[in-house]
Amino acid sequence: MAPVATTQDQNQTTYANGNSVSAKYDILEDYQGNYRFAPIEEAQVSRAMIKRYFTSMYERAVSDVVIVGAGSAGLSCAYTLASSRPDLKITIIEANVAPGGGAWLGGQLMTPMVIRKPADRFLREIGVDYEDEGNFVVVKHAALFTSTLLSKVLAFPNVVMMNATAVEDLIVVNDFEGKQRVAGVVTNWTLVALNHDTQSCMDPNTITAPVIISATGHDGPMGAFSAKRLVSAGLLKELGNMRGLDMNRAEPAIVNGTREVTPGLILTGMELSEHDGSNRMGPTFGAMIGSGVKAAKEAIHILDV
Ligand code: AHZ
Repeated sequence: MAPVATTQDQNQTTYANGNSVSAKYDILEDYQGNYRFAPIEEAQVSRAMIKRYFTSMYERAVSDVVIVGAGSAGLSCAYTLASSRPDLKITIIEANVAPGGGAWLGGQLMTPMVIRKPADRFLREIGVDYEDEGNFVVVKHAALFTSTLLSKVLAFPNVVMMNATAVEDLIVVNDFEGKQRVAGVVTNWTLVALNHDTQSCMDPNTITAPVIISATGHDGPMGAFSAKRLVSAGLLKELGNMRGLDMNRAEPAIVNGTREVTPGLILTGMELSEHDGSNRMGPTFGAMIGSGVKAAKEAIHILDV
């Protein structure tokens, strides 16, 4: 219950449990210099979270674009999409508690992040400083890139991110011509998705959207999720499987190959290498930015047609 001031004394705040606090304690510090919090009830905290979270879930059950995975590719895509189209309801589903994927570090647990030109343009756009090495630039800490990008993405009013939530299937429907198209995602809280083998059926939830952008990274416990599901759902004959490291071939292949691989589904970032059988680039992140930007433009094109 919200705090209610008594009618007898406007300097006194009285709560449902009968406790009351004098208004003089509602200041930041008392006369002895001790920090004083404004009083709160436990139920207020619960309701403040529940109301907003479930209102978001209710509203985003139908989205314009769902981005699966908030690594460097997914976040670059979200930024480009949200900044160019404030009218779109963009919903990001991230399986991990911490969004950012592999972009908290540069490579082999080292902090500097290498980005090949011309992707340095994106750094200037989001306001991340770097050292220029000629053909490439270096951000002093990968976390500076990821935290800046993440904070900008989350500040857009049209973006909702649900982390600790996994996409565990795709919605696949027949369109009016009888062709199969991806029309949404099937979600579950990640802790539930990881426990399907230990519990009886724990059914999921759905989000429908005309465009799904999958950015789940290369193969791993959850990575390359949509590419793998396309195969098991009969929409793709087989995976190309990511090839060995070749920076010079890998980066252009990922950016230029970013596309709608099946109606309604765009692949971006390293997930595409598993679909197409292209090389990995190792610890250079320009292609993740370029691919994310291209995926955003593809999505806008699909929505506008
Ligand atoms: O948690 C995953 C990560 O944050 C998330 N994800 C994976 N499966 C998911 C699912 N539902 C929801 N089923 C899921 N979220 O997707 C994110 C992928 O981020 P990433 O950093 O792994 O991929 P990326 O393509 O954005 O960046 C790849 C970076 C790499 S890997 C690489 C190499 O190995 O050579 N080189 C680079 C630059």
